[in-house]
Amino acid sequence: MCSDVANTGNKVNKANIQCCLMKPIYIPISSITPSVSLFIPSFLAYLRFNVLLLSQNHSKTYNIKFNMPGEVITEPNPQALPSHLPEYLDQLSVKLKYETLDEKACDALLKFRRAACYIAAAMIFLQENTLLKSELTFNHVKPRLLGHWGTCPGLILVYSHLNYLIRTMDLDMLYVVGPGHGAPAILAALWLEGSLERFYPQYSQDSKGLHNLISTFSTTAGLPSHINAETPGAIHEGGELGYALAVSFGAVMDNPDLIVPCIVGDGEAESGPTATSWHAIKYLDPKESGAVLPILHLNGFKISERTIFGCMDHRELVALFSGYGYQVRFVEDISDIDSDLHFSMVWAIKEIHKIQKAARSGKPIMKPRWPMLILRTSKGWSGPKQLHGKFIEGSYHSHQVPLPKAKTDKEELGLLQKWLSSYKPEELFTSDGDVIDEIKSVIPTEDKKKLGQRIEVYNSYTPPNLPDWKPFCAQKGSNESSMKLIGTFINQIFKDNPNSVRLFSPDELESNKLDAVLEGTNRNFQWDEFANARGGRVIEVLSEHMCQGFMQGYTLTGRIGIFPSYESFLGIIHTMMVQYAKFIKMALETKWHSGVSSVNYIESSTWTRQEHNGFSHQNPSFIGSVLKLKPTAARVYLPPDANTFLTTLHHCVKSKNYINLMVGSKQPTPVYLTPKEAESHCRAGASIWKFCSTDDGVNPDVVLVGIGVELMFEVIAAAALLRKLIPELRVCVVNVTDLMILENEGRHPHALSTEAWDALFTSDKPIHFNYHGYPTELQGLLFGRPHLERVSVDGYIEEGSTTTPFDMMLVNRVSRFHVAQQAIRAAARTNEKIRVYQQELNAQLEESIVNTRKYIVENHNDPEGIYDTPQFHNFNQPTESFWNQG
Ligand SMILES: Cc1ncc(C[n+]2csc(CCOP(=O)(O)OP(=O)(O)O)c2C)c(N)n1
Repeated sequence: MCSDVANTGNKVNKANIQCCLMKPIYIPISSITPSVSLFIPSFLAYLRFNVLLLSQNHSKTYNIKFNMPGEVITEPNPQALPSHLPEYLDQLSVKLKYETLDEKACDALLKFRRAACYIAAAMIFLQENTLLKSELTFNHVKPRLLGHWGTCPGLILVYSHLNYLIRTMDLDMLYVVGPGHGAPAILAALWLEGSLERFYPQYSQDSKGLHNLISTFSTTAGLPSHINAETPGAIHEGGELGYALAVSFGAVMDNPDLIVPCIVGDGEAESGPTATSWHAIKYLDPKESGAVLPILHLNGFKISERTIFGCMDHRELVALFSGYGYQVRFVEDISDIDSDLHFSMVWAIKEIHKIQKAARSGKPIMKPRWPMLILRTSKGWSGPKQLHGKFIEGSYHSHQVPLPKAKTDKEELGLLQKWLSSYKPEELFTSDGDVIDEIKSVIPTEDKKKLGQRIEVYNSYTPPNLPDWKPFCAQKGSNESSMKLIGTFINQIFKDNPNSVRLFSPDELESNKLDAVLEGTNRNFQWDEFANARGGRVIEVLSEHMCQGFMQGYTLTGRIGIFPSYESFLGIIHTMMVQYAKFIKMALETKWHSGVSSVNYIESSTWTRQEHNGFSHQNPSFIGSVLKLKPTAARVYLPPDANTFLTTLHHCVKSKNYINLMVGSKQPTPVYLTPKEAESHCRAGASIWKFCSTDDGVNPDVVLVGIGVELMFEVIAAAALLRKLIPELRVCVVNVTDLMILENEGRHPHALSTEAWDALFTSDKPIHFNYHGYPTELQGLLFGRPHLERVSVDGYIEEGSTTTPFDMMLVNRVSRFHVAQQAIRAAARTNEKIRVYQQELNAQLEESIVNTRKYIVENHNDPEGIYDTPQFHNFNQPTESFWNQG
């Protein structure tokens, strides 16, 4: 039976797997002639196809009710039906000469797996009798059975072999696990190698530590059900599937000696982020960076259905991944999986070294074919085979808890007893609960080489060498694009940090006017002959998911990433960003993670300035996504001009552990502040802009607040307009550059105290906010501040099209005319003189709105001069004299 499996390379069945987990049987592949071995898979597939048809024709036999469609599993590990692809595609998959791994190593690896599988399964079920010293009773079983078994045996198989490989080949590796729900597998392996004990003394390598691990897993007192930042060696929040591959590539960038084997679930592989990430090899220069070894874990099932990849035959798989640029090696000889996996991994490492050697000796290979493995295992391998007439192993029924009623059902408890004792734990642990030496013989000897103790993961942050930003500033009074200015600054950052800062952009660098970043570096696109083998700090790939994944992997291994994007499309990676923020939160709650650089988003091409684009490109919602994060992480800045943007970027790039979002303009806009003023303004987060306020902002009728470049411009323009229309109206103009200062006192580290709030906004005067984002978002921030009845908020209200910049202000009711109307309405409540003129002025402003709109519609352009900087006699003087003090 095993020989069929070994030689068809096409079939895994439960009987084989059971016999192989306990005792490997070696069948030399050379004993089968090539023509026979080619014939067998197609014959088997043909047979299977007919069996399936048969089963459908005789649905009663299998108790299948076709009026209620569901997933039909008539046998464990159902095979993919044969495709119509030509036979010659078989030649694309990598064939290796059959070699057998020495028996001693096989035995040790097998024992590692038995121990890890035992611990993983016990973690899901047991609260007492964790080493199975006596017959199980209901009392030994946890009250809430939480965890995922199905993926664990495959993850453990790979873990055991990576250990062995690191030990025998002296490699530097990180193991990134896509199916993060397989935490029991990884935690079990980490306990076996002593890495858990290193970071958590309560999980010591003895009976007590093991009992603690098993009994508290997936409870409030223990480690959680998914891989996260509390898992030593993890750089990937594994709960939300899809990101592992891109994160792995980010981790190896500028880490030339690092190899990251990344296991991707075949369900996970259906996700958009994974689908795009196979291309990541095209952004990896093997001279400056390490390598990722993707391992597609083909167990055929996701939660409750077969996977797409599980239904693709070898030819479909090999054609797909060869097209991506990989050399594909199937690992599926379940009768001798240790030899198959080991020698396949050795082959992959050699291929990686070949590619790297060529690049590093000045003879880079154009379009190198990086290796990848497709590993076929049985989902829930070595667990219960059947329950209540349903297949468990080799089907989706093993995905979570294979025996869900083990606490109350005698049959299930009996099966649990049988399952756990099948690993023979008494042979695997010493009398004091440590693991036997044979298992230790396949674990790396040096702690720093162990997968759970890699320094990159928990203590590798090096602060950047940042240039002074002030020399890059623009002249106060000039017009300058924030993006152009910071482009030159980032270019200098690259020069000063040649191996530790990268920029990831979804094909918008030029469009966002950040092209100055390319003055001293390249786009790192290896498939383009004019970019190949030149390294480069910039990755431009039209996949926000890849950009985000790269940035995460790069940042979590100690380096610094910058991610500029169109404002409207950052929402694509909203949940990735949230998962990342969760990861950072948990990392900082451990005692051993020393923190990492912040991730830095720059939004430009905002809704206020859509020159070529229209309604689809008008979406400031990512601001709200960041605002909702834990205050410890959330930082949102809307610098009002180029100089303030520069100092903000400088601040963000050197900060740690935040999600920084900076929103700014790519178009030239007025520079209001000198470098010194900009620094002071940004340090405060908000300030009164005296040059456009009445009497420097003293004793106002109304406080007008601008947040965002164009929205602030309209506030300043409104102040100028009001000064002409009705000089009696006393205006105090405030700019907020740090959105978090508005949060209620005590809710955010940047939140203003009530005293500071009153000093800025007064304690009783009306306040009108002209805000770049959605008004409700700002209202949410303000909620709880005293006397909100005096506050009004305008912002983006989902109005727009392909139209002029000023029309965008008009249709969203945030133009200078609208601001002036709000100011008059508010001031009229307390200032009698204003009340007297209110109706007249309001009508006049309304007319301006109508006439301007009419002009725009008729002329297809904004009125001449509408973006001229409003002139105030004290534009320079008063602010300078204050800021220059001290
Ligand atoms: C983005 C995302 N969508 C859905 C889920 C819910 N989910 C958890 S596990 C799982 C199936 C995963 O299947 P696969 O990747 O093949 O892993 P394995 O079979 O090895 O458990 C799904 C859909 C998720 N965690 N993340």
